[in-house]
Amino acid sequence: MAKDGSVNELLLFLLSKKGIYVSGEELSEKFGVSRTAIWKQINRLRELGYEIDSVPRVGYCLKKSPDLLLPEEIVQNGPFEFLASKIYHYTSIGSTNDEAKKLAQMGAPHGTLVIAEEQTGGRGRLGRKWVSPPGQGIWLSIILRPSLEPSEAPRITMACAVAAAKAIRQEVGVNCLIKWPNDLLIDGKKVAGILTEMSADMDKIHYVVTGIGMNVNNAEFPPDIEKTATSLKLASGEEVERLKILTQFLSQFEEIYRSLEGGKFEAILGEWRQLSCNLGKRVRIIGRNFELEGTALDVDGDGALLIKTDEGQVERVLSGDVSLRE
Ligand code: BTX
Repeated sequence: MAKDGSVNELLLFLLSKKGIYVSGEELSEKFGVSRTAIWKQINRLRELGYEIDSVPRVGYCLKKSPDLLLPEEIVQNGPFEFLASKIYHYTSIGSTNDEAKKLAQMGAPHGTLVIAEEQTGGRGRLGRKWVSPPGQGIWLSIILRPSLEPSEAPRITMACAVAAAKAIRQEVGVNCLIKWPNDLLIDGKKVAGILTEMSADMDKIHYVVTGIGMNVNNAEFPPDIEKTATSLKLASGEEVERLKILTQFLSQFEEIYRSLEGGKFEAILGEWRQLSCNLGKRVRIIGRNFELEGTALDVDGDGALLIKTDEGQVERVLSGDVSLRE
């Protein structure tokens, strides 16, 4: 809510006292501002959609939050270790990845989050469009400053995919699977996509921006993707609380990221394999300038998919689009 990525302390305090009346006097003493200043801030929160009751001589009581992924709501659902040190929240933005890259270049710390209620220029790989309508999904980018080699950056996409699949399974109870290299599927349809971008020298990563787009309460999609896309609501038949999924994802991601930095990539790879819908299956891969068909054997430490072709050769594929053949 604040422009510098920090949180609104008054809102944070009211959230911690949800359902309880707190006097204007107590608030003004706590925050060292006048009661009129508190009253003005309360009205600003009401404009955002917070239901705040006020009773003369008793005080203010936060009754209900709007369905917004505000920093204070996220922090309240923590604690987080390194994620959410700064959270930038936008009602509408072009692309959270673009904004995160700008912030990273200006020195934003490891773990900074950039969240938007709507993206007007959400991006997938190779300049493809990512449909991101207001209030229906999680459109999030995370700024990371990892101590990995540049060639190991795809591991972050893998860690993010594992964290998101686990969060979805845990919170919604649906069979969410990972499709190499960057998609999450439910019943064969895309529910989320990950876009990892990096700024690096030959041997050092300056920063990584991992963007994830997750369809949560979308009831419909544009005609070009309506057959291939789904949302958590469509898959489960129920409205899903975005904040719950988001904070579950963040805590899963923190844990997995700690393993990644702690040199335990093998454990992440193990989880990734279990959640993969590709391994052991016949696949066709379409890359920028090649096409390949065969059996998906495994993924290696650089995130490359290993394909056994019909000629019996094992090919290493670093990027491309996979379609399942059986
Ligand atoms: P991708 O290139 O693998 O997938 C993009 C393709 O997915 C599109 O061409 C379209 O066919 C399909 N698609 C578009 N929107 C949706 C959607 N909402 N649900 C299902 N399918 C869709 C995937 O790239 C990576 C997407 C990352 C999006 C996040 S959102 C936060 C961050 N900011 C940003 O601009 N991108 C990332």
